[in-house]
This record gives sequence, C-alpha cells and structure tokens, in this order.
Amino acid sequence: MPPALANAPTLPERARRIRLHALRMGEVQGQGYIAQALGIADVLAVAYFHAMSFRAEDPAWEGRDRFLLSIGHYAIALYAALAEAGIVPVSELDTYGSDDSRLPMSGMAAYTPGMEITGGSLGQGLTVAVGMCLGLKRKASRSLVYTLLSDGELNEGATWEAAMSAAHWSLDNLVALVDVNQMQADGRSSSVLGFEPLAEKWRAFGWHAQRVDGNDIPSLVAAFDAARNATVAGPRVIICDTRMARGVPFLEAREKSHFLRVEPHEWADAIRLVEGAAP
Ligand SMILES: Cc1ncc(C[n+]2csc(CCOP(=O)(O)OP(=O)(O)O)c2C)c(N)n1
Ligand SMILES: [Mg+2]
Repeated sequence: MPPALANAPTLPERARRIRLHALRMGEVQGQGYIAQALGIADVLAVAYFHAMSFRAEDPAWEGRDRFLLSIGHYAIALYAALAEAGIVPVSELDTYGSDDSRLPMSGMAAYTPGMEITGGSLGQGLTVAVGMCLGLKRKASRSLVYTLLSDGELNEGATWEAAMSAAHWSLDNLVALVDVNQMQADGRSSSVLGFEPLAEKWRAFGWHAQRVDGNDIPSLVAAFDAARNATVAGPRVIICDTRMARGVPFLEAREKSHFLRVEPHEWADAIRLVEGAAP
C-alpha cells in the first residue's frame, strides 16, 4: 500500500466526519433532513472512499464513476460526503441553504460540483441513471453509475419502469442503492405502501440484488465489491437497511424523523456524541 493510502482515514472515520459535517450544516438551519444524513453516512463513506473512482480536483473527469442523488432532500448528506472527499470546501458548508449558496437544500446539478443530477422530484433518479448507463456503454466507458434512491421512491411507478428497462438493456454498469430507513414524509413506509419482499422483487425484475445492514461498514464493503465484481449480466441493487439519525441516540428515538426540528442547545450535544464515537 502506498504511504499516502496507509495514512488515509479509515472508513468508520470517514463516516463519522460525514456525520459531523452534516450536523454542522443542520445547525446552520436549525432543522432539516438530518436524520437521513446520519442514517446514510456509512453508505456514502463506502461509496466515496472504497468503491468509486473520482478526482477531487476535477469532479467532471470523464473517467469518474457517477453518483446520482435521486432524493434531492438528501443533499445535506451528499454535501457532507463531497466536502469530506475534497470536492466542496469544508468552509463552504456554513452557507448550506442560504441565498446565493452553491449548496441549496435540495440538490441541483447546476449549482454544486459533484452533484450529477437535479433530484427532488422523486422517482426520477433511476430513469436518468438508465439513460446515463446506456450512453456510457455506447462510449465503451468502464465507469459505473451509482444512484441513491429512497424507500419512498419505491412507491413511484417510474422506478419500476426504469428497473425493467435496466434489465432489458443488461446494464451491468448500474448500481442502485436503496435506503430503506422505513420512513417517509407521511409516516412509516410499511403503512404508506408496503414493498416487501424487496430483494425478491428486484430479482424478479432481473437485477442482481443484495440486502445488507446499511450501517455496518464491513457488510457494505462486501456488498459494493460483490456488485462491482458479479459476473452475472444486468444491473445490480444494494438494498441498505439503515437507522435514521444513526449515531445520535436522542434523535434516533424521535418518531417524526423525516424533517427534524432540533433545539439550539441540542446541536452541541449531538456533535459531542458523534465526536465521542471516534473509531
Ligand atoms: C414526485 C414527488 N412527490 C412527492 C414529493 C414530496 N416528498 C418530499 S420527501 C417525500 C418523502 C419520500 O420518502 P422518503 O424519501 O423515503 O422519505 P425519508 O426517508 O427522507 O423520510 C415526499 C413525499 C416529491 N418531492 N416528489
Ligand atoms: Mg425513507
């Protein structure tokens, strides 16, 4: 291993820093999609610091793997990862959600380096990913397209239309990541519109499907490796069961976790808890 890599932060440390960046952004607004960011931090750490090829100094490098954030409201989580990756300056995170900021509350491709698509109108990320994968294949590119969608987006018909298309075109350069945090704006996912058995559904749609604990870094590493190296034809999906607000127990306990309001004095407590969890 080259010395630079030997000194690189571990994946748990990357995940911890992603959580801290997200909490600091959350504190700027006093509220927001912080539970999603804390829940998905381990997945983002493994995506950016184990699985994906990118150049921090050249985010539009043609040979990069793409990361498509379908769920625009998770932008706070992706900004945290982009900052940790050196694509967005950490000092800029303080501008999150402010007028004229490059970091709007919902992710927009035109504003932010490293933000590949404008998400937020839910259910579209996978459709865009399918088109992008087809285009990359035509160019004989070896890049992979990762796209993060939420369990709420499983309620969208377009998601399943895209899933069928990806299998039809045998898109083995596509890796969908589904954040199953069991929550949506209107309540628990299982009461809004049930989607189980989920891995079996994706398999029936022609996908190589794995289901893992999305807060367990070794399991995620194994799943990302298997998704890349699987010799089967067709698209891959990693279904990630995550816990909202992971790492901050008093926020994990909140029922209405889709959009958290956090009292001013609680931010420091939350940051202390994550800082104290140094691996
Ligand atoms: C097409 C569309 N319909 C509705 C919304 C409003 N909306 C914003 S977030 C959200 C919840 C979606 O579920 P999920 O992403 O699983 O929620 P979370 O896990 O973040 O609580 C909804 C319905 C939207 N952004 N786009
Ligand atoms: Mg959800």
